[in-house]
Order: sequence, then C-alpha cells, then structure tokens
Amino acid sequence: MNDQQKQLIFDQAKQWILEAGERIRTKMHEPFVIETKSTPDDLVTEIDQQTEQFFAKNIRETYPDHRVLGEEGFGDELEDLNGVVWIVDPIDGTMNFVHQKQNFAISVGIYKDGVGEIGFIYDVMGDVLFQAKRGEGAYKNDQKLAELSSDVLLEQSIVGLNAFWTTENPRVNKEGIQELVRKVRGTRSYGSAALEFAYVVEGNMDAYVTMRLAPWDVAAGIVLLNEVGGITTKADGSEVNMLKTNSIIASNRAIHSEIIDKHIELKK
Ligand code: 2AM
Ligand code: CA
Ligand code: CA
Ligand code: CA
Repeated sequence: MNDQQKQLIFDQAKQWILEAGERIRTKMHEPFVIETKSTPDDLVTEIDQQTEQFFAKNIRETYPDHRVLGEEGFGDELEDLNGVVWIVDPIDGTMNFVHQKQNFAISVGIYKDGVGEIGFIYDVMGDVLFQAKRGEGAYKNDQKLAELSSDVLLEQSIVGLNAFWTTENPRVNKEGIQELVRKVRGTRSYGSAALEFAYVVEGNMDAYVTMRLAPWDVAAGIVLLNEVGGITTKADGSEVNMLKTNSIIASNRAIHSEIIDKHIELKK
C-alpha cells in the first residue's frame, strides 16, 4: 500500500469508527440482549455483535481483497497475516459497557503483511479518538502526542495492572507482581485493554502489564505505542504473535526490561 492508498484506508476507517460509535451511543439507551460466553463474567451483547458486523460488511464491500479478524466471529478464519488485515474489537471493555455505560472503546488495527500500519482506539463515551499511521506519529483527536520521556524510573511509574495477577493464578508467579505493586508509585485498572494502551501512549501511565490478551485487544494499541517510542512485547520479552493470545508488557522503553527481568516469572 502506498501513502495515498494508506491515507484513503485511514480516512475510511475513521469514518466507520465514528459512525459505529454514534450507533453504539444511540442503541445503548434501549434494552439490549446480554449473553455470556466462556464464563459467567465473559459478556457479549447484541451491540458488540452488530458493531462487528457493521465493520465486516463495510470492509468486505469496499475492500474485497482485505480480510477481517474480529472477536465476535463475523470476520475470517485467519492462518496467516498476508495482505491487508483489519483487526477489530467492536467493543473493548464489554463489562464496562454493560455495568458502567462508559470506559469502553472501539479498537481497529490495520496490518499489511503482518506489519501494523494504522491504529485507532476510540473512547466512545469520551468521544476521544487515538489515531496513528506508522511513521507519522500518534494523535489524540487532532493533537500530536509527544515521544515518551526517556528518564522515567519504575519507582516513579504508574502501571496498569489487574489485581487478579497479584493473586494465585495459572500464568505468572504472584510474588514478583506483588513486588512490582509495592515498587511503583501507583497501579490502575481500567477494564479496557485498548484504553489502557491509549493511556500509556499519551503518557498518563508508564506501562500496562497483563498475562492474557487477544490480537484485537492489542493490534491498534501496538501501532499507536510504537509511534511515541514505546514498546510492546510478550511477558518474556519476545515478539507478540498477532494470530494468538499473548501476555503483554506495553510500556515506556525506560522501564520495560526492569519489569520483565525483575518482576515477571511465568509459570510453565
Ligand atoms: P473485551 O471487553 O473486548 O472482552 C478486561 O480486563 C480486558 O481484557 C478487556 O480489554 C477485555 O476485552 C479483555 N478480555 C476479557 N476477557 C478476555 C479473555 N478471555 N481473553 C483475553 N482478553 C480478555
Ligand atoms: Ca469479550
Ligand atoms: Ca477486547
Ligand atoms: Ca470486545
């Protein structure tokens, strides 16, 4: 994709995201169906499904050679990332959407041959759009975001972390995470992976640490974070695999290796 094609796709994606957000804000005030998926706290609503269908239909009609990877099953079954792939989370933070009616986002990452080219995270109720094209910086609405500071200490950092990982769990030793909680200035948990990424991108938090996310939770956030000089890896420091679930350390580069080396001990 050349710069002109990329700009057209960017503009089109942005238009669909704003329209989808408007639809969500309208529909959420009427009754909607809420179901559970894998566990009683794994929620999905008909608005999640309708929003993903809205993206899948528009993308397929407009770009028949592009593919879609989405949470709710209206996209394609992908075995590789060849060509252009739209990685879509129609509502990230469904539990917040249901319980709080705020603090949820639409996340859209557009990848070409596995490389993140475009990232959008839309805070639907705040009406704030985080947007990035690879190599052109990250923006919060129309405001260009600064490069992340290079002299942050972990002791002065705010870290996004779900308290779950400080309890006995199958993925990571809780002791190292507990020491991380004691070391940092503060922890936060917003319940939307995409928004947690966005807060690291804008420098409100210095890191986001979690042990299990799907590609649609992180695809846009990774593109955005790269544009301000941040870094995203799995919790062992290796590269994120956009076809699988991953542990995620998304952070300011100044504290990334200290988090991994001193505080993360993954279970086998
Ligand atoms: P969702 O709302 O789109 O499901 C909550 O801490 C964050 O984790 C949200 O971004 C949520 O996305 C995501 N999440 C919830 N359940 C998950 C699961 N089983 N695997 C991966 N991510 C999940
Ligand atoms: Ca979900
Ligand atoms: Ca999600
Ligand atoms: Ca979702």
